[in-house]
Amino acid sequence: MLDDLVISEAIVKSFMEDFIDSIRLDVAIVGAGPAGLMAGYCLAKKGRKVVIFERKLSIGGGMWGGGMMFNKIVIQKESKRILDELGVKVKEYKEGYYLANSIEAVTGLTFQAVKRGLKIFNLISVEDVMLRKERVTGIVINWSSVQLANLHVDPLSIGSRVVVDATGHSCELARLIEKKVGSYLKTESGGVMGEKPMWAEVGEKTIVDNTKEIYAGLYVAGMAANAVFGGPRMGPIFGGMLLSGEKVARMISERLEKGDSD
Ligand code: 48H
Repeated sequence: MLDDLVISEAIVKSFMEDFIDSIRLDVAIVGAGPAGLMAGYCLAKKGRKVVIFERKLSIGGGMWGGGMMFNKIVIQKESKRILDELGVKVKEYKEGYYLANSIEAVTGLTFQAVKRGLKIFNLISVEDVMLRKERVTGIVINWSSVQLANLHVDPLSIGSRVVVDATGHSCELARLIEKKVGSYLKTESGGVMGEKPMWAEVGEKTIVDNTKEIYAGLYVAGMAANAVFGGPRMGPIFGGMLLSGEKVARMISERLEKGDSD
């Protein structure tokens, strides 16, 4: 016999346990696209308390839909080892160009990350950051449905030793700092430089170079990195996103290992 009420109780209790356990974090990642997921995977492997907050119902960001809804992605040689490690099937198309199924890539990455301890909360939007002494110390969250319905409901706060802006083209946290604090980002102009037109060759290189701390306690990864530093877009090639996620995780791990969160 199945009791409907036990089902409800099981879901709510278990969710609340996860949620309460996520109020104080090592790393809060905003956005479950390829860069955020890869960062989460690498940090979870290192044993860090890491959570991704994703606005949408689905995970995968722009990788889920492949190129113009053809659900395939291209990656380059440097990042093939990552999909190999995740157990995602990769096929050589021409020398230097590798193909994967976008759904297999997203689910493979997510499954491996969650198995290693990454938590993902979907349907939650990050609407602000917490600042203490000119340093990001956490994020401010609300249900995406509250935002969508334009309801006036106050949010909740999550504390984190560091925060990653992996929000893609919109680089929302960087823009928030610029809007609320001023032009104090670690860019040439001090503000968000803005994404440049399509150029895969350059975009894929700069995305990794641009993966860094942009304000005390706030890192940028993935497409947001090129949007912040003025790098080009690159279309449906995703190696750079995975490498960017890997790089941000490495930088953060080194910092946290030193016990340095300032
Ligand atoms: C919670 C949020 C918020 C918020 C946004 O867009 P993404 O896939 O980002 P990346 O950087 O991992 O990958 C970029 C890639 O998908 C891409 O767009 C490419 C390669 N474009 C090239 C081109 O030429 O167009 O994922 C970002 C995720 C999304 O799922 C958003 O819903 C989520 O972040 N998000 N989640 N709170 N405030 N803002």
